[in-house]
Amino acid sequence: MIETSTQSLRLRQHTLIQQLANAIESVWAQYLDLSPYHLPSELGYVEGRLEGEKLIIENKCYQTPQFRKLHLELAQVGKNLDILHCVMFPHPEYALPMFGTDIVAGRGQISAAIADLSPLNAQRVLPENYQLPLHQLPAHTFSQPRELPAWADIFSEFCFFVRPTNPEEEQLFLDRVTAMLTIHCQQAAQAIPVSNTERAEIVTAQNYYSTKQQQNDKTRRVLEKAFGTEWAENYMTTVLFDS
Ligand code: BLA
Repeated sequence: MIETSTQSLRLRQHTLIQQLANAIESVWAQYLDLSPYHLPSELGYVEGRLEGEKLIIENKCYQTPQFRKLHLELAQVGKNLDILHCVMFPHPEYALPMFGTDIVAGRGQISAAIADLSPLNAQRVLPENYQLPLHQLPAHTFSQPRELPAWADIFSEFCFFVRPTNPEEEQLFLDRVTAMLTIHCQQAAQAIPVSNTERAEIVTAQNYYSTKQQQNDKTRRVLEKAFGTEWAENYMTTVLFDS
């Protein structure tokens, strides 16, 4: 099930990235009916090196009856920067939020760890069946919360963006993201299709989400440095955050 190349990159990454990647795959397998999703073949495994260090990207993609694309990406820049990126794009026939998480670790230290279930409607509120279980998650405190950038108006009140500073905080992050993902997959498995009007609203909200994420210059810069401007633009708009 797990290709050798992915496994080997994973084993060279920060332990929190390995643990979250494993947790995501196991929750997906437990609750969802996964089928393959075919990325353009040249984008499954990519290596780039323009100026400076080598960037390796490994992608895993699936689809399910409720999700048009489940994307888990592991990336490594040189020896020192490890990245996990995961987004679940629902089919617009279902009123489901967008699950997204990102971990950036440099030289053994995590600088950014974020996760959210982002609403896909004009009011930007999560459905009731999400609000209840999310409010019941244990309260969390991280010693170094981080401030969201200006483009990040897509995230919900449940978004958390932190710099975990010790193994306890890393475990807290892992447990909380796994709990959010489990709630999401459980709700998604029971979802029923919406009306055409609502579907149109969901398409608009999903496009808005992707447009905002494409404004993350920190992600763009890493990709541009290794692959060039045009490649980065194409990758950000077709693989990372397509509409
Ligand atoms: C931040 N993302 C970052 C940073 C880097 C990347 C280098 C800066 C780390 C820091 O500020 O400490 C790089 N992230 C990548 C790359 C990929 C990636 C190269 O995923 C893919 C190849 N980003 C997401 C998702 C979310 C997200 C799904 O991909 C949220 C759900 C958020 N990443 C996010 C945010 C920041 C970030 C909010 C901080 C941006 C800022 O402070 O300006």
